[in-house]
Amino acid sequence: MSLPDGFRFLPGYFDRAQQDALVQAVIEATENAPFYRPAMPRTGQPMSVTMTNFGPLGWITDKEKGYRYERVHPETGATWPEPPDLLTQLWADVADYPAPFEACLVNYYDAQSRLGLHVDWDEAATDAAVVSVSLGDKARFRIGGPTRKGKTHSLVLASGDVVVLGGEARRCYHGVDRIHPGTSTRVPQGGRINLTLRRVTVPG
Ligand code: MD6
Ligand code: FE
Repeated sequence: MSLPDGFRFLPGYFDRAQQDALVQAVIEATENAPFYRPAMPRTGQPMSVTMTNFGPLGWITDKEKGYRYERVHPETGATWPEPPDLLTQLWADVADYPAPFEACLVNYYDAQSRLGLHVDWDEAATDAAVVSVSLGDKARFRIGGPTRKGKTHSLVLASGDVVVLGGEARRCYHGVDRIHPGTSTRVPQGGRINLTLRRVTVPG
């Protein structure tokens, strides 16, 4: 299978010092916006990743109301922390979009975590790409086509790598099969952090 149009893989986009700065920004952010374990809509099944956000909006989910964007953390009620400048610069560099991102979802993966095949489609601004940053342990990332069936393509994402899902790829199923524990020391406690930058509302 060939990769979908609009898929960009930018290995080693962030150098080591930048990766460390991003990890530090996440650790500092979690003092006020701690990682929490979201629940799937309807079933209430807990996800194996834990999450927090940066930015004016944050992606959250729970049993009752499902997937959505909210201005405040579901457990603390506080607004989400400001994103680090490195992410603002990344968006300006790769998103090719006339407005800033509004949400940066922060996912934390431990040795058991995975993320099932999904399409990010809770944003009104689906014309904007979703930009992702990997930090810490390597992960097996899988991307397929616009339906759940059909061939998929796997690649290993390492710390500092950036993936852009724009164009056709924006509506393609993707997920994380597993991480490879102990393959990086960039996250002090081990594991993997993934940041996804999204424009949520239509600008104007
Ligand atoms: C992850 N990434 O790498 C999960 N979504 O942990 C995503 O779900 C993702 O990498 C949209 C765009 C890029 C991504
Ligand atoms: Fe996604």
